[in-house]
Amino acid sequence: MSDDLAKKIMDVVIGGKIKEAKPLAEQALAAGMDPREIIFNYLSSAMATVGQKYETRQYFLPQVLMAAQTMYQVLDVVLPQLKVDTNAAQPGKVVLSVIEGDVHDIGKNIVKAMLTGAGLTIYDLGKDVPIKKIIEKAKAENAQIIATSTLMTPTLPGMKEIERQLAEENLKGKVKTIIGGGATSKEFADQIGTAWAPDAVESVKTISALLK
Ligand code: B12
Repeated sequence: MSDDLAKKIMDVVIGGKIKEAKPLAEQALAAGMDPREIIFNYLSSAMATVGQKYETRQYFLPQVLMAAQTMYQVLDVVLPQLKVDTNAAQPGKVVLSVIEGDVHDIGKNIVKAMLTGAGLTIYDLGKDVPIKKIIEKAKAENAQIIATSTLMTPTLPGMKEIERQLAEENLKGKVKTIIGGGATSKEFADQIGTAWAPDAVESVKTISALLK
């Protein structure tokens, strides 16, 4: 039963069957499926399949966009049910954005949901955000953390630029940084001197550690 629903959720997302998304998500929750499992197993692997189809030219941008919108419909139902360990995080302020030049914001929005659920104050600047705006917001709000996301290789240098601008303003270390998203890696993070987390669950743990 649960395997069947899992397969259905993946099929609906991969096929961009947007009208079926919400009723199916509600059915999955009613059947006792764990929201975490839906997001991190089924939605993630559905989007990975969509990515493969895009890479092999079976899909083009309209299909990818439909799949993404379908995934958002599932998230609308599932995210409010996500139970986060509120003891995990310290109180803190986080400026969260997708780097300039990149519009992929699904992952960032999942991270936002997890961090908000963990009791942190999130200033979400959205997607395609200029570096200067990110630094200015962190200064204006006295935020302890700048968290940025990118899924594209060409926009990775923006993350390095954040480190450079923080150093220039003598803020490196005072404002801590964390990066994530498909184009990032632990190696890249080490190289530019920032923290990294592979997914939204780990982002809560890593940010809590940075706040200590
Ligand atoms: C959906 C999608 C789109 C949608 C985006 C919709 C949206 N609102 O986000 C649309 C159709 C708009 C799109 C457009 C494009 N896309 Co696109 N897209 C994807 C796709 C299929 C899925 C991405 C996704 O949402 N994954 C699901 C989420 C949940 O995963 P995630 O973002 O990785 O997030 C998780 C973790 O990484 C982490 N995380 C994320 N952010 C953060 C931040 C922090 C601080 C932390 C700690 C953790 C963290 O937590 C999240 C949850 O656990 C990927 C392929 C793939 N398999 O990734 C390609 C992909 C990202 N796209 C790609 C490309 C090239 C493009 C376009 C340039 C195409 C074009 N020619 O126009 C444009 C981009 C335009 C632009 N300037 O940005 C490439 C990027 C290649 C590269 N390495 O540079 C990919 C990898 C496809 C490919 N293989 O070629 N795309």
